[in-house]
Amino acid sequence: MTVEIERIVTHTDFDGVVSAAVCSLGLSCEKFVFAGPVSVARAEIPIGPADAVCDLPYPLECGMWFDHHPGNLEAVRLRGIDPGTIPGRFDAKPSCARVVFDHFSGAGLAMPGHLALTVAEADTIDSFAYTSVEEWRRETQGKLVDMGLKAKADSFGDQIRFLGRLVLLVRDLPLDEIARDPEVAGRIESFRSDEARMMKLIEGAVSFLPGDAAHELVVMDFSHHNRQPRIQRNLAYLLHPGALGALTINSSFAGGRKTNGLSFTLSLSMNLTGRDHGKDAGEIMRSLDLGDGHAGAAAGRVDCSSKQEMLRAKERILAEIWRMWSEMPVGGGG
Ligand SMILES: [Mn+2]
Repeated sequence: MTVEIERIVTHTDFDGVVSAAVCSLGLSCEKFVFAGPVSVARAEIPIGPADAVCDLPYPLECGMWFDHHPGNLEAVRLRGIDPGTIPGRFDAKPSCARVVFDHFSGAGLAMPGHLALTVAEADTIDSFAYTSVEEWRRETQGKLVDMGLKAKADSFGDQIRFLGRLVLLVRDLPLDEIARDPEVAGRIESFRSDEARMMKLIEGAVSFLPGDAAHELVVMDFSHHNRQPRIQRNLAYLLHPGALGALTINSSFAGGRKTNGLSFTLSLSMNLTGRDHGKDAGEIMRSLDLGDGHAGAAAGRVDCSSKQEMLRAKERILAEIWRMWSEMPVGGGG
């Protein structure tokens, strides 16, 4: 028995949009719902047997499920569900768009030529498969459209409307034509000016720790800001393309109010991608009892009762992070 799919529920990112576009062809469906992984995992949006779900955790129930995140597959098994019984497809590919594309082309659906190129772009963008800053910044048509997608929207509703329009554009047109669409082009420009604003903030916040003569770890301290600045921390690598990692420091905020606490994020740069190295951001956060994360990116925080205590804690934690970081081998290879 097959239930007719009436809606496509998909992730709000580039991979989610491309997945929905391919699904739209495969399932002859033009109704889209956009969601983040957390709201699906918490069952905050109603999803039922007439929904196909892409690039998101498996919900309580759905008609079809397409995904590529190994963690989501593990969660299905932990719930005692045999993934083989779920209609759709799971495959640990670089993008969910690739999984959906393989599924429908394997079932004999003829895909328009432009979609194969778009899916290849989704592979690169979604897996962040860059091994240098130069590669990351190289502007492909897919990255331009992704910039348009990530531009700050006027409102949540406007962003959802734009995503729905973008799915149909991606389904019907090659990426270079989409990038020239007036609305998309306008959003790309707005993304660029937002990046320029972030670069100014980053320039004013960057320093290196004592002992870091080779400038391995870019430190960005935003803790003097009275409001949490919106930052894309990878932009620091434009200033220091040879760096191996980035550490950001922010004040903690509670109910919109700045506290004496500090929050930290530590991530490895694309210069370490695919290299055999010993740098582990999660290990540093756990060892210092600040927080948790995986090797590539981790976060932590510390509470302080006064500004004086906060300044002392910051100095101590930065010294400890540098000690641990410098003891972890950079390794050969690459
Ligand atoms: Mn994805």
